[in-house]
Amino acid sequence: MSTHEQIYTAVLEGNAEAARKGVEAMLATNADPETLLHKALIPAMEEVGRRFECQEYYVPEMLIAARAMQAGLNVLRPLLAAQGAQPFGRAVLGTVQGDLHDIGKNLVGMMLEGAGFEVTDLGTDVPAAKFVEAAGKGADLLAMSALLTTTMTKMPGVIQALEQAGLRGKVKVMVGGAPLTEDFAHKIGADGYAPDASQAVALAKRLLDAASR
Ligand code: B1M
Repeated sequence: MSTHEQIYTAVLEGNAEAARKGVEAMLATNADPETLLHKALIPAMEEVGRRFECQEYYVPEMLIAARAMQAGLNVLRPLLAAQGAQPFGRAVLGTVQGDLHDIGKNLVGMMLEGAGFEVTDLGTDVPAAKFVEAAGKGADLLAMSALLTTTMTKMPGVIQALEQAGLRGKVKVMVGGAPLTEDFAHKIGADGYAPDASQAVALAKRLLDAASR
C-alpha cells in the first residue's frame, strides 16, 4: 500500500494519529503538500461524505473521520500557505446569534476544509455585524447554522446586513441546521440550504462554480 493509501485509509477509519504520522512520513520523503491534500485527504473525505449519504456512516463516524483529516491537515496547513496554494473558496462560518449549538456547524466546517475550502469559523452566538465584517475580508461564501426555531429567525437579518454593506452580490449565502428547510432558505433569500454536512460541501461547490461562470 502506498502512503497516500495509508493516509486515505487512516482518515476513513478515523485514526488521527495514523493520518498525522502518514502525512509527516510523506513530507519527510519530500512529497508535495498539495498533492497529498488532493490525492489522500480530500478523496478520503469525499468517500466519508458518500458513505454518510448512503447511511454506511453516521454522525460519529463522520466526526472522527473529520478529526483525522484535521490532524493531517494541521501538518500540511503551514506548508500549503507557504506554497501559496489556492483554496477552493473562502468560507465564513458561524452559528447565529443566541444559539450555542456547534456540533453540526463544526462538522460542516471540517467537511468544507476537507474539500479544500479555507474556513473562518466565527464560533457560536455570532451577531450579524460580525458575519458581515468577516465576509467583507474576501469571503466567497457565508455559511450560517441554527439549531433553534427561535434563532433561525436571525438569518434574514444577516442577509439584510450583507445587502446594506454592499456585499450581497459578492458572497453566496448557505444555511443549515435541524429546524431549517429548503423553503425557509428560499423565503429569506439565501442561495441554498443543505440538510447535512456532506450535502453542505456539494452545495458550496455548486454555488461557487455557478458564481465563477
Ligand atoms: Co439543545 N436543543 N438546547 N443543546 N440540543 C436541541 C436542538 C433540541 C431539538 C432538543 C429538543 O428539545 N428535542 C431543542 C430545540 C427545539 C427547537 O428549537 N425546535 C434544543 C433546546 C430547546 C435547547 C435549549 C433551549 C435548552 C434549554 O436550555 N432549555 C438550550 C439552548 C442554548 C442556546 O443555544 N442558547 C440548548 C442547549 C444545548 C446544549 C448546550 C446542552 C447542547 C449543545 C452543545 C454544543 O453544540 N456544543 C445541546 C444539544 C447537544 C442538543 C441536541 C441534543 C443535539 C444537537 C446536535 O449536536 N446534533 C439537540 C436535539 C437533537 O438534535 N436530537 C438539541 C448533532 C449534530 C451533528 O446535528 O446540529 O443538526 P445538527 O447538524 C447537522 C445538520 O443540521 C446540518 O449538518 C449537520 C451534520 O450533518 N447542519 C448544517 C447544521 N448546521 C449546518 C449548516 C449548513 C449546512 C448544514 O450550512 C451552513
